[in-house]
Amino acid sequence: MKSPLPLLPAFLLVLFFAVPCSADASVFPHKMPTGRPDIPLSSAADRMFDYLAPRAQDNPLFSQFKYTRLQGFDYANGDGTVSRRDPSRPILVDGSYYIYYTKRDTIVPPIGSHRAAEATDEIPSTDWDLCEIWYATSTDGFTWKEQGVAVPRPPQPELGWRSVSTPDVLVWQGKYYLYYQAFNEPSGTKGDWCPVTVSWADSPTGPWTPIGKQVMEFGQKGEWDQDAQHDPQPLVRDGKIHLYYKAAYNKWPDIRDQYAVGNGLGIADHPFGPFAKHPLNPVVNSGHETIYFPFKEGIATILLKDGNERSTVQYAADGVNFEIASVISLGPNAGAPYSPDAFTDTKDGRGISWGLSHFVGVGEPGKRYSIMARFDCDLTVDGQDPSLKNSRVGLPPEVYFNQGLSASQRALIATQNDQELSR
Ligand code: AAL
Repeated sequence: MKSPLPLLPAFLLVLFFAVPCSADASVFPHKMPTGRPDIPLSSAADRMFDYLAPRAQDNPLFSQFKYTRLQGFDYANGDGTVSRRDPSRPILVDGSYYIYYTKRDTIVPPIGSHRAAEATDEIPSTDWDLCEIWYATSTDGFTWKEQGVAVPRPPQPELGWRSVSTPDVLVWQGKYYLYYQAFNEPSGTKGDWCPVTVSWADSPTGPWTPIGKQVMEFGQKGEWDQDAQHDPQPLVRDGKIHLYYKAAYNKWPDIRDQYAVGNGLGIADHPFGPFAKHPLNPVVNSGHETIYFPFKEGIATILLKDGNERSTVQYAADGVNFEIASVISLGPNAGAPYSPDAFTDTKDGRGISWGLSHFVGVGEPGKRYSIMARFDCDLTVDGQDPSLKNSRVGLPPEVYFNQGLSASQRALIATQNDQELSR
């Protein structure tokens, strides 16, 4: 019989590869933990486990956003006289989606908020001056049929005689309510100053009856929302109407460019208000237009454009104390998500997968206007489209080079470079 001894080194070799040295349990593991590991963690590693999932790809509140041009809207060959913007969330009634939006159809393009004093009954200051609220319907969310005006400008001096804009819709106890900004002066006269009011109807096609008054008081002078309340967006929660809104603040008569933006929450028992402002307002510290939807037991929001926390999705189980849930790219400006459970008082919100948004500043200088678009995403509880969970967005170089330096920036850089070379 052969001695087994020559086999021993081979046996040890197999053992060496089959049983790797066990990992140090105090070192962060190679396999992503499902929960926070009980080891010392850096702040960033610790924060990973504050999210709904540590990987963005698994996070139900992370998504890419895809955009599609809408069919069915005419923009006067882009001459700047027709603009559509700030859509409402689509609602589905009897097999059709309905949207409401700001429409401007003026003899000339806007002259700009800085020239508000020159605005006339026919010449708009801003893109949302001299506007009406129009509506359109669709059966697929891509091709829309413009149906006509929903809320016209009332006669002077009624609230909103100068412009009505930026609507959103509520369905409550079988009736329909449109909340919107009501201007009694050209936007830009003192600022973008306006209150929120509401019109109601028995049907999504109207006719709409304005209540003719402000639904939520401005803040006292010196309070953040003292002059304007914008972008009202209603949801139903805890048997009441929750109205999220935006105010830009820190804008003083002498310092107009130091503004900050927050969103507040007002709560009412009846759609006509009065909406009582939440004592913790503002409830978010960033963002611009309001984009809110029920998610699980709470409320999620997409914050874009302004503030340290722009380009994030945030979540609050109580609808008030929002925390960052994900960081996103190319979010939908003025996004208005299709959110079938927005008015069902759910504590099991399913999230959103599409909606409308807008692009401003379209067209030639001096002829700028806005267009509405469709966005698609996967911010659903169930995860409908894994392809939208890729965290990388590949943009062509042109997109970056379009963010080119201005002539004055080039001049400043040249001066700084001269100084650097002569040191
Ligand atoms: C929008 C909104 C409000 C502002 C203006 C028109 O995107 O924030 O509606 O007043 O811009």
